Amino acid sequence: MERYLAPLAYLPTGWQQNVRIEIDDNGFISQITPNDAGEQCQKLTGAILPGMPNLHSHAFQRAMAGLGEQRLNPHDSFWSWREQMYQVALQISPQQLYVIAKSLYMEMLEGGFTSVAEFHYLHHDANGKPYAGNDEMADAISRAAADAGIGLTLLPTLYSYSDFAMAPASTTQRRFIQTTEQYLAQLERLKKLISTRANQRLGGCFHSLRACTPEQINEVVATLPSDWPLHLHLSEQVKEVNRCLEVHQCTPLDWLSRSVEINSRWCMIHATHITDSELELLAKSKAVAGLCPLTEASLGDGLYEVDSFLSQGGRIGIGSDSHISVDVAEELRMLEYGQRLKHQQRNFLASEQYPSTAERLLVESYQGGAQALAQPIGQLAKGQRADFIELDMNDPYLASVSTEHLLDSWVFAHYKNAIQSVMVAGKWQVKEHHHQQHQPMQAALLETLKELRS
Ligand code: NGQ
Ligand code: ZN
Repeated sequence: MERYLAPLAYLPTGWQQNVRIEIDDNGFISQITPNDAGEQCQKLTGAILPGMPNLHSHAFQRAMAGLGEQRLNPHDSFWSWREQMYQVALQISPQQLYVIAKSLYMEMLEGGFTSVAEFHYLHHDANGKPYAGNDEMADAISRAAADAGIGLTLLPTLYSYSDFAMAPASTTQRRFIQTTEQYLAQLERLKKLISTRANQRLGGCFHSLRACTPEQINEVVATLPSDWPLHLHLSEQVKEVNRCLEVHQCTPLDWLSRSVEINSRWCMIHATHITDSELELLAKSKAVAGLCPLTEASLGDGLYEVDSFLSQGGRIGIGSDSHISVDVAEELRMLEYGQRLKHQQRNFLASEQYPSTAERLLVESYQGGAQALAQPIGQLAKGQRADFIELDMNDPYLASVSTEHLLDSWVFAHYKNAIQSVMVAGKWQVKEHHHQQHQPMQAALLETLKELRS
């Protein structure tokens, strides 16, 4: 058992002083007590808050960050970016994926994310042939998360078609493609693998309504345990919504909800272009809307009606998706700034309960993220996994403000080095702003990036 005393900690009741945190041998919080004298405790120096769940990741895309920013034609779009992304997807080996994912997950920890939902559809080898029964790519992801020390909800993803109306997959999609039966068999194999890894679990996942039908989704959901989360890319691009309207005479969520129950197990990624009635349905269902503010900005997706969604009781969380950048504060800042630019207002997503914009966004994304990952995370409370970040209170910008401005100062004003250390399941992974393996990992990362970029 480990005991710590934090001068300041953000609990479900808000900031508290002199908080004693007791952590059991499994890495869970067994006791948490404010205003404690701290006897027999290791003394922390910073302000402690929960680590953020990252609800949407395609780890391999980190390898192309910064390389999709040159104009290829006057109409560069999500779809032309996707062609570039497919080239990386076609090339990357299990060993390269391990290195890219491990160093990405280390960056996530440094940026304040302590667990990640990996939306994984890169199943087969470069020729589109399954790895002889042993899921080398999924195994690379799982090992990368274990070795980086981040919590993982692995989401093996069903991908069967290239578009609505069961359009056949293109050859550039050959590493993704499975039938429902192949997918279910893969889940069975992965259950064995993941059960051996601490702080990891599985969820069900469907790439999009372009890539699988509601009938397939129904069949899979019927066979999964009822506590598994379910993820799907919903309505990211106007073009896909229009195609759905053309083929099915209704919008994606309407189409899905005719045959599948939408409930709190669901996390709808990029619900960007849903209608008002779909938004109402989603809010009522208690599903999470998975927002990826920096990627959605980077890809030119559009802005979600997040204020109206929240005011109807909707749940949100954040993901770094394509990993154009890997930082909790940057994601939340982008989320708020998108709304400010759109509505020409300030502190747009703050609320009566939370006048601090950063606090509102953090609290919502902790809750939604924990729900979407289906893990005991997102709060500093008894029974939760001991996943937390420590803000550097030696930093003048943080040390000089009262606690009511602390979260806003981190998220909006302080860009570098605010996070001093990070713990996952009771183990320190980041100290003095860097992951413990930062140095030794740099050489492997450089070599892998050179291979992939040559
Ligand atoms: C993906 N990424 O699967 O990686 C997608 C792009 C698609 C984002 N949606 C591909 N950001 O949706 O077909
Ligand atoms: Zn995605």
